[in-house]
Order: sequence, then structure tokens, then C-alpha cells
Amino acid sequence: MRRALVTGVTGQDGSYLAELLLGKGYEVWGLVRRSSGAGAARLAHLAPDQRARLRLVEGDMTDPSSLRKAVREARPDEVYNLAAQSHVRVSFDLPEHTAAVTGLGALHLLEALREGGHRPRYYQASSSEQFGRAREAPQRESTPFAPCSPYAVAKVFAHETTVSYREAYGLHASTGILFNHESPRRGEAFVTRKITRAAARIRRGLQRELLLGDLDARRDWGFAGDYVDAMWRMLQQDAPGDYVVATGVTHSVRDVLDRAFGRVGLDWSHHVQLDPRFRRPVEVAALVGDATKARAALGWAPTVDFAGLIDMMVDHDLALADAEARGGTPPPPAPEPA
Ligand code: NAP
Ligand code: G4F
Repeated sequence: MRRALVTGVTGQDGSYLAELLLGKGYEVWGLVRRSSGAGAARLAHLAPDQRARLRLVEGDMTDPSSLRKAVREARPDEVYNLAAQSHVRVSFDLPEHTAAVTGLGALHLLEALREGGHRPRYYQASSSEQFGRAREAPQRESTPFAPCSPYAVAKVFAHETTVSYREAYGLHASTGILFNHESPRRGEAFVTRKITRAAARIRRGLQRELLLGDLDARRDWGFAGDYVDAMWRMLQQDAPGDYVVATGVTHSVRDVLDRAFGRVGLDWSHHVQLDPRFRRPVEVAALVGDATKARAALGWAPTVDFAGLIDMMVDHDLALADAEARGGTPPPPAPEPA
């Protein structure tokens, strides 16, 4: 039985990846923090036979000894490093924490692999934010990085460290430069989910208004389930590499509002207010990716388009709002930190 170690297993991508790997017969070891209460809910739906092959090991990306222990115990064939402080605006408030977890954490993990002597294949969760004020559009593997947030700087560090460990020590280490990907399991502080949650709750009379920072920003949004499949495909290649994963289509925050509120039959302009607290000190205005290499080399293609993605999220959030209205679970969304 193949074994995989997944950091960030309680996150959006971690839960989809764990599901994918368990479905392929892997034993999955997930690194979890003691404080991972809410995130653990993302793994609650696993079938009993899958749950039996999911082993949770306590650890933290800022604690190298816990990573060494996790690697020693799991003896993985594949390691997926998904753990991060992943919120861009929050990284301006917590720059050192973000650097420690998102940047240095990857180095600690790579060192644990190198020192361990056991040489699993390694995946690094890189980000389209690394392109920042992008020098060209669409962005591809050769586009220079121009990070403009503490998060993006930390991701560039982790990315370049991965490339340098590949070159220096011959590790089978790959990076996936993933553009935004969303799902019903997306954290509620990211803009798509913030909007779909609000559209559903406003429709059901549980909320009146939605506060947003910027309606003009454009992103290339895909479905998280598709993107974890690309991660797995990278580690099945004979040679490691770097891959952009994207749909190639860009939309604005305003487009998300149109689709989500349209789905519930409301006019968003009656409910949305701009609030500068949700703006970033520096905004990445537009990103769009060119996944030609991933399509050709990995045989990967997205299966869910923008409209299908937003509809899927709204429908899920309508069911949550219905449960909330009936007085059942879940509680209202936690407010996005401002
Ligand atoms: P997410 O939902 O925010 O999940 C982040 C995960 O990291 C959670 O499991 C979290 O655990 C864990 N984590 C945070 N700090 C940690 C620490 N100090 N030690 C150990 N674990 C820690 O993120 P995601 O959307 O699934 O994204 C997965 C990865 O891909 C991240 O590295 C993100 O930066 C990157 N990425 C995401 C996108 C996207 O659009 N989603 C695009 C490009 C790259 P808790 O449950 O304990 O908080
Ligand atoms: O949903 P977002 O917070 O995602 P962002 O900043 O693009 O980062 C996400 O995708 C990255 C990949 O490019 C990942 F690496 C990263 O970990 C994360 O998953 O914001 C999307 C856009 C931004 O331009 C933001 O300024 O929406 C804009 N926006 C407008 N109003 C808002 C809001 N974002 C949030 N979170 N909250 C708002 O009220």
C-alpha cells in the first residue's frame, strides 16, 4: 500500500487530496495541529473504510522536530506540503507568522526529508500570487515572479527552496503554481465563499448586507477537486517539474456577485457595501494562467467551469442556510478578520 504524508490535511485542498488518495488505495498520514478543530470537520464525511486508512499525526510547520517525527513515523512514498497561513490580506497583519509557516515551514519539511535519508516524492503548493504584479498575461512557468504581499514572498521562498533541493540533492520535488481554486469547502474568509455564503443567507433572511473590499479584482477561478488531481499527477511523472494549473479564464469579483446573487434571484447591488477594511495595502489586480504544460505533460484538464463552480457553492450554502434557519447546525459564518 502506498503511503502519503499530507500537511494542511484539514484545509480545503487537504481534504480533497486525502479523499483522492484514499480512493486510490493509499494510506494517508495527515499532519494536524492541536488547534485544528474547525478544519477537522472537512474530513468528517469520509467512509469508514477510508477513515481506517487515514492516520492523523500531530505537528506544526514551525516545529521542525514534529516534522522529523511525522516523516519518521509515516515513511511516506509521497509528501504533499499544503500547510500554510494562506490568506493574502491576513499576511499583511501577520507577516512574520506567515513567513514562518508558509515559507520556512517548507524548508523545515525538506530538511526533514533530506536528513531522514528516505527519499519520497515531494509536492510544494506554490501560488499564482507569486506572479503578483505580473509582467505578462497569461502567466506561465517562465513568467518572472513579482510578489507583492508577505504571503507571496513566503511562497516564492518555499518555491525556490524546493527547486534548489531538487537541483542540489536530486530530490523528486515538484511545484504546482496553482491559480485560485474554490469549492463548498473553501474557507469563508475567501471572496467566493464569502459571497456565496452571503447570497444564500440573505436569500433566507439571515443576513442583510455583505461588506467587500474590491469588486474589480480579477482571478482565474477553478474547482479544488480538479486541482488536487493535478498535484497527484505531478508526483506520478518520472521526472519532477514545475507546473502552472489554471483554467485560462479570468473573472472579476463583480462576476462572482452576478452569478451567486443571480442564482438566488437577488440583485446584489441592493446588499453589497464597500468596506476599506477588506482592501489590501497592495492589490494584485488581475491573474490568469496558461496551463498548456500541465495539459500536455500531465493529461490534466479542468472539469468545472466558473458558472458551475459558483452554482455548486451557492447550492451548498443554501442548504447550510436552511439548516441554520431551522435552528440546526451550522452557526453563522465567522466574520472575515478585518
Ligand atoms: P487552507 O484551506 O487555508 O488550508 C491551510 C492548511 O494549513 C490547514 O489545514 C491549516 O490547518 C494548515 N496550517 C496552517 N498553519 C499551520 C501550521 N503552522 N502548521 C501546520 N499546519 C498549518 O488552504 P487551501 O486553500 O487548502 O490551500 C492549500 C495550499 O495551497 C496552501 O499552501 C495555499 O497557500 C496553497 N494555494 C491555495 C490556492 C487556492 O486557491 N486555494 C491557490 C494556490 C496555492 P488548521 O486546520 O489547523 O488551520
Ligand atoms: O479570495 P481571496 O482572498 O483570494 P486571493 O487573495 O486571490 O488568494 C487566494 O488565492 C491564491 C492563489 O492566487 C492563493 F495562493 C491564496 O492562498 C488564496 O487561496 O481574494 C480574491 C480577490 C482579491 O483580489 C481580493 O482583494 O478578491 C478580492 N476581494 C474583494 N473583496 C476580497 C474581498 N477578498 C476577500 N478575501 N475579502 C473581501 O472582502
